[in-house]
Amino acid sequence: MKRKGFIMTVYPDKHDEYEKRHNEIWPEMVEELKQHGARNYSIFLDKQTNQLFGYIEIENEEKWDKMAKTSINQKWWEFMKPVMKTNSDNSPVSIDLKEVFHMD
Ligand code: RM4
Repeated sequence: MKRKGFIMTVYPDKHDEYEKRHNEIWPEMVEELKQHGARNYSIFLDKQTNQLFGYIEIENEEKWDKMAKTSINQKWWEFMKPVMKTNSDNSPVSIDLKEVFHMD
């Protein structure tokens, strides 16, 4: 298992919509995430800076890398595009964080 931390950005006027869409996340998307080894996934919002802090545990990078290309993930990214900062391929702009502390 590998822990990943990353930062994404939500548009200032879309905080509620971002949360709503995740409260209503498509069951097929959750299923696909699990199929690709994802567990214990949280996203926290810093309302002051519009930054989203994501934490996820994955089985391994190879399996996880394939998630992005699935059709459900592609559809989800297209759906989320109006509410968050994205790249030209609709993926969220995301900064990988370095783990500097962990305690079990
Ligand atoms: C986020 C973003 C991420 C996705 C989560 C479920 O808003 O689209 O890429 O993993 O939703």
